[in-house]
Amino acid sequence: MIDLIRNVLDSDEKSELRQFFSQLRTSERKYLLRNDIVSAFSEYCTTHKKPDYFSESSQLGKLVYYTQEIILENEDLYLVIRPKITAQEVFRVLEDLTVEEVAIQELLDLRDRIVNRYHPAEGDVLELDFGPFYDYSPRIRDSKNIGRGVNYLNRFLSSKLFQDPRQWQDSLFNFLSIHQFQGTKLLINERIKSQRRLSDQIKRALDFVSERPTQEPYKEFRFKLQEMGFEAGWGNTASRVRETLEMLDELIDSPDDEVLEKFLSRIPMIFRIALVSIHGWFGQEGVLGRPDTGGQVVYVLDQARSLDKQLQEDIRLAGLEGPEFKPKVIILSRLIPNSDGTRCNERLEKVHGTDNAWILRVPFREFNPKLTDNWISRFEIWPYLETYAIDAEKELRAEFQGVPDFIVGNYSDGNLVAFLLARRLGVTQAIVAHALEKSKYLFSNLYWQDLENQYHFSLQFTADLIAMNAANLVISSTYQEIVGKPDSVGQYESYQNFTMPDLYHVVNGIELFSPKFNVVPPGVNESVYFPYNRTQDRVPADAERLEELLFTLEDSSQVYGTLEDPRKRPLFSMARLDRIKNLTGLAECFGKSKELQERCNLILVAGKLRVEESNDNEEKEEIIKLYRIIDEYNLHGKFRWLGVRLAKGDSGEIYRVIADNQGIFVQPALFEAFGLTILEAMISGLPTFGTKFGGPLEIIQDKVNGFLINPTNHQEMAQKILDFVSRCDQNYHAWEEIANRGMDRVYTTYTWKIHTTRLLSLGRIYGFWNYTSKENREDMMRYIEALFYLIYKPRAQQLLEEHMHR
Ligand code: UDP
Ligand code: LCN
Repeated sequence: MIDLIRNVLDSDEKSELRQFFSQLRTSERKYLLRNDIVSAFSEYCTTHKKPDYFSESSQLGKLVYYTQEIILENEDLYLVIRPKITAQEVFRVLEDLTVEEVAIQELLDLRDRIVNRYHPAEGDVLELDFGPFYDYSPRIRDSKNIGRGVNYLNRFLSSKLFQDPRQWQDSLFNFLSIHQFQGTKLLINERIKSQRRLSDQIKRALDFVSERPTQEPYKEFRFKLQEMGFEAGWGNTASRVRETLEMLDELIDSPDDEVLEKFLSRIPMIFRIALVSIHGWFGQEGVLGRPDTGGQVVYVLDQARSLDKQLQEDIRLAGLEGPEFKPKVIILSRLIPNSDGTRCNERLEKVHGTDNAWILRVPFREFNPKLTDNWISRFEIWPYLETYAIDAEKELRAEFQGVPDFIVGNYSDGNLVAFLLARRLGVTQAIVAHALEKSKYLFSNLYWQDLENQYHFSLQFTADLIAMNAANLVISSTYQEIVGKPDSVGQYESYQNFTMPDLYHVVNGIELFSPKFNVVPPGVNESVYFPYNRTQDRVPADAERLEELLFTLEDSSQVYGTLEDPRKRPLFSMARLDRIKNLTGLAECFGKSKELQERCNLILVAGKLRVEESNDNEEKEEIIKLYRIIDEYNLHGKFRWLGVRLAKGDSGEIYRVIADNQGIFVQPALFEAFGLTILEAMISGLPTFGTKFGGPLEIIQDKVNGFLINPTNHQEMAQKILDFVSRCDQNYHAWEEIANRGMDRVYTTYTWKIHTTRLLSLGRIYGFWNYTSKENREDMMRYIEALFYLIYKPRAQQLLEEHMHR
């Protein structure tokens, strides 16, 4: 039994434990999640007049803090305890306080029983276990190093390989021999036929380049190097060629994992990248704020721009000159024939501000044109993905005139397609989750059957399991996306074990200690979002126009509400009207605080104003709710709702105009995987209040460069904003100070340059290990294929049949 329980049982708090558990037994709720447990315990502490310290520092308080779930069955209580990050232990506590340990399988059965989906007489349910496939692969030891996989992987595999110098040198030689681009040989040519010869020739080449002026361009001495057996790719100047060759020389004689990492990061292995992002409206104008269309589109477009630049820079530094070495980035998305005024019906669109980055849109096959000609919700997209991948492969081959060197998937659907493509093409594959729905929708797996009509989670969660296990590397925006926080489970962690009653039990869905996980946060587009006080880069006419739109314009087609006093400090937020974004929660918090209403106006940029304009169920519900809140709290005169879709430039300027007015940005999401608007607001110089649930917790350092809020506690949230507003009213510098620190935070930590440099380096290092490593992932890939063909595909087929009748 773990200490957390033993300590309570061995102390004089045993009777309190008994009392607390009896209180739970009498409650209606049979399944308590974290929030329910916290409120039940606080109710207990109030009823029993416990002193303040008790709820936190008593033994019982500690046990409660680490308890993720409590399930009641008859008189038994089951505790799911997470004593530390990544660990989980389950106990059954009987009425007499006897404690028994419970295996995962038993817990999953119990959960099935709770929803009346346990039928042992009919046989067992399929059990999925990825654990054995990770048994022979390296595992990070300490949970604090999770998310820094590449360093670990490199060290681990290097040390194995370095133990056998002969094998190591052969591997290196073979790896260097394969590089070519569109038929042009790179790095070494056929004059170097063996590893031994390579070693000798490096010494000769080093003698030769050391004699040359450091800045002499590579093209001036390329033929000499070629004669020695070296082709282009080592560097663009004599000094860079020398550095790279020195690294290789050192690697051959006294291998070292750090040098290997540096060396690989220079090797021209990646020229063509496919970024797969399928659902929603993928475009550069007029799409943000539409259903399913938010941060992911922004992320992928900015990433493509930055990759386009970085690849060119890397290729230049490698000394590969000439039009034949042009890198190419393709964003693979969905072509939507009925494109509603967007460019989503165009096959090919150049990404603005790039040399060679494109959006390539491939349509779904025309199964039922009533559906396939239109936008399809991300929850319904599953039946079209396999055939899409087949069609996309052809189109990618044509556009790249070859195959990509690196594929990055986005979100569950894009990650599944990335898996299918990478499998067919034999290419290194990375995935980015953006947001895993399993954590966003409570009990989404337990009640999947009830939710299936609307959400089809059986397909999505199966796709997630497939993609996250098949990927060579997982790019995560935050650490907590992988393993959560001490008191909450991470998004990937939630796939470790769960039940899909009547479909399958997952006993080990993902290895969190695998070095495939790497935290590489996104950046923000610095030409669109920049500090409000960089006046020289702003366009005064745009600022005036947006000022009017925000505060005074009367145009019922795009704005709801007029401000009695437009000079009051604006509280500003911008998001889609998804339930989880909780703009309605912010409105309600504002509604409940008279003082906040006296000091501030609330201004929201939130997609649409009218239910009739939406075909997204959640959006419709949120629109209705927002009107209700405005009336209920009589927010007229203090509230404005802009139902607009801003052009890119305007979306940057709008934050700055709010900052000109000494405003505040509030991001009240119930859960936010990362939160690009937080970066945008901070870099613009807006003091930012962000939800503490999810990524913002890692971006904002509370009270240092912004503020963290609990959006479910309206009173506390209003108070926190009011405290800051009061400080600013008394002293202008209080506002300015947080604004400045927010800008610094983004510039030092969240830039696309940092992101893509890292991403490309990861792509190369994992590519190398993919090629070199003796480790064989084929057994796992076969298991994954079985999942795809035996579970995913029939269900997708079933959904397709339903779609055919719509
Ligand atoms: N956005 C926008 N107009 C809107 C709503 C959102 O331009 O009406 C942009 C916003 O500036 C940000 C992105 O959409 O760049 C939203 O990203 P975030 O990561 O904050 O949330 P997501 O929508 O991905 O959940
Ligand atoms: C999806 C989300 O929900 C956001 O939290 C992220 O910022 C966005 O994707 C980009 O990764």
